[in-house]
Order: sequence, then C-alpha cells, then structure tokens
Amino acid sequence: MKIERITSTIVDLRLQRTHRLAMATMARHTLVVVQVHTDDGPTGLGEMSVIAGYDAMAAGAAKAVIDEVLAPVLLGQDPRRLWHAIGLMDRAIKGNLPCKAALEMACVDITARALGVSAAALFGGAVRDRLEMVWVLASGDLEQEVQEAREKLDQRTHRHFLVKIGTGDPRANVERAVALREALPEAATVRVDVNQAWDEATARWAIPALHAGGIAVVEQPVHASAIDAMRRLAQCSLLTVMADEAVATSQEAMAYAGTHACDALSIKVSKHGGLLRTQQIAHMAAAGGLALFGGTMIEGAIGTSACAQLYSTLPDLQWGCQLFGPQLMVDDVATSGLRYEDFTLRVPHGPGFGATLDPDRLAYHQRRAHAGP
Ligand code: MUC
Ligand code: MG
Repeated sequence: MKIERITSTIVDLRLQRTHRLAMATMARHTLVVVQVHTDDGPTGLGEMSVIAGYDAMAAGAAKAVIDEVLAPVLLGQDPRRLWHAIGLMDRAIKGNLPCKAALEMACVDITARALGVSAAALFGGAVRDRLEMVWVLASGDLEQEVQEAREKLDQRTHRHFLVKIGTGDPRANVERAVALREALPEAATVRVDVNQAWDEATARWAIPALHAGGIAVVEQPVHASAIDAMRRLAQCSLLTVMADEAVATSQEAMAYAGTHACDALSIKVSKHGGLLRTQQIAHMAAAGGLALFGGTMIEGAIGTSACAQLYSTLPDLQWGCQLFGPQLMVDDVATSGLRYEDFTLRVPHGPGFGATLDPDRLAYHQRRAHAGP
C-alpha cells in the first residue's frame, strides 16, 4: 500500500461561546483537516487545530508546511510504516510538531482501517471504554461560569471543571476560581489553568491560596521555559502542579519526570507531534512518577476521536481528559461515535478512529482566501 495523494483544508468553525485563554481569545476556531489517500487501501483522516496567539503558527503557514514540505516526503511511502514516516518528516523540517501530528494521525487511521480494527488496538488495546471528562470554563465571568458548570452537572456530562485564570489580575482570578468552587456542589471538582501567565513570586502566594480554597490542580502556572521555578513550586506545594506547554518533546518529558519538576503532565497529541510520540511520552512520564491528564487543543470530531483512542489505552490517566472540542463547536466537518454521557466520554469503536468526513460540510466551512490569521 502506498500514499498516492495528500490534501489539506483549512476550516473556520463557530464556537458556542468565546473561549478566553491567557494569550488568546477565541471567538471562532480554525482546524486544518488532512486526508491521506492510498493506492489500494483506505483513506486516513488527520486534523490539527490552530489557536492564534497560543500557537507558534498561523493556519496558512501550517498548510504550507503540510503541502509543500511534509506531503512530498510521504508520497509513495507505505503509511503503515509509522516510525519510518515520522523519521522522514523529521528529516524534512525541524519542529512543526502539530503539522506532523496531523499527518501521522492519518497514517495511523489508515493502518487501523486496513486491519479492520480501532486505532486503540495499535496502542495495546483499550483499558477503558469511557474517559472521565473535564469541562473547560473560559469566559472570565464568574456568574456565567457558575451557570455553565451547573448546566453541565444537570446534564450529567461533566462534574470536573477547569477554569482558565491567566488573563488579568492574579488575585481577582484566584478569588474567581475559589468562588466557583464554593458555588458548586461537593461532588464537583475545580482546577485551574494559568497558561504560563504568572511569575514565580505570584505563583508562590497564589498556589497556597488556591489550595486553601479547595482547588485540585494548578496547570502551567509559570512560563514554559521556567523549569527551575516549576520544580520549586511543585516541591513546596500541597496542590498538584501540572506541566502543559513546558513539555512537548520526549527530552522535555525526561527533564520534568527525571527531576520531578511537576507532579502531573497534560499530554496532547498535537503538542507532542503525533499519537505514537504521545504514547511514548505518556509511558515515560508515568514511569517517572507523573500523573497524566488527557489534554486537547480543541480538536473537532477527527482529532478528538484520535486522542480518545489513544487515551483509552493508557493504564494511568489520573486526571481524566478535556476532550471537549466537539462540544464547544457549533458545527464540525466530520461525524463520529463520540458520546458524552454519565460524566464520561464514550470512546468510538472504529474502524480507525471511528470518524467519518462529511465532504459537504468540509466544503461549506472551508476558508476562502484572506479570511483571517
Ligand atoms: C491548554 O490546556 O492549555 C487550548 C484550548 C484550551 O482550552 O486550552 C488550551 C490548551
Ligand atoms: Mg493547559
């Protein structure tokens, strides 16, 4: 089986509400959808998400890397030789991990479909068929966030909440997170993601205040490059300190796990450069004593199904997953067997990721020229 043709399509999708991170305010969302066609095998689907202000790359640049640099080295190759494909992409261009992830994802989808199995089978098989869900609150408005969390509790879709607190005054943000915790029933949990916004001095007083207020986890409190600060914070905090943006490569995972520079790690298929690398990093981090959280870059049905397949195979996923992308988007370009029920995400059965592209919706949402970043 050989790769015959690769296409990539930028799509712009509306969100249910504005999503506010420390470094980005998302009023809509952009995905790059990849289709890898083979000569006598199935077509594979991959996807990367682009968040302007968060990512190092604009969607047009990502598409150019995929079309002009990565696709040419994959054409004619057997998509089932996954590490070989990763090696070819690494030799073609440094970095660009999310672009490589989208293409590797499609190759994994092809491999599983060709075997007639779900992608989870390629990663050792599922150890769970449901993932404990975390909902991300990111409007910055306490009343709205309390109401949104209560709706999720009433609908029985989420009981764990992660609130983004990296924008604005740290003291007001800590108070907002604690007030949210107090407004919700005991059975709910609240954690925070600072998305690198604080310096170490701020984190030193803010983390104990969060702990005193019943917050469960603080994610990436300081800059991604501040490994020494992260280590000091992890070592003196009663609260779980989670790394996210700081750990993308396996070398960074080694550095964090080896020196206990955090207690937990948010893994992300896009950030780590694909499903195989994410599996590798997850197992390394677990061996180094780090607890795991299944992260997202707000992928749609394709990327979310792919992540869910892998996360379902990880023996330890102590902090659940935040695969809420399809719930935040008003529309999508694929359908899938993803089901959100009983506070969990039911993992699709496949074949492959269990996602099916809808060509009409892809055409409808496709970006026309000069539509944005
Ligand atoms: C993260 O965990 O920092 C992207 C979307 C979102 O809600 O958070 C970021 C990822
Ligand atoms: Mg994060």
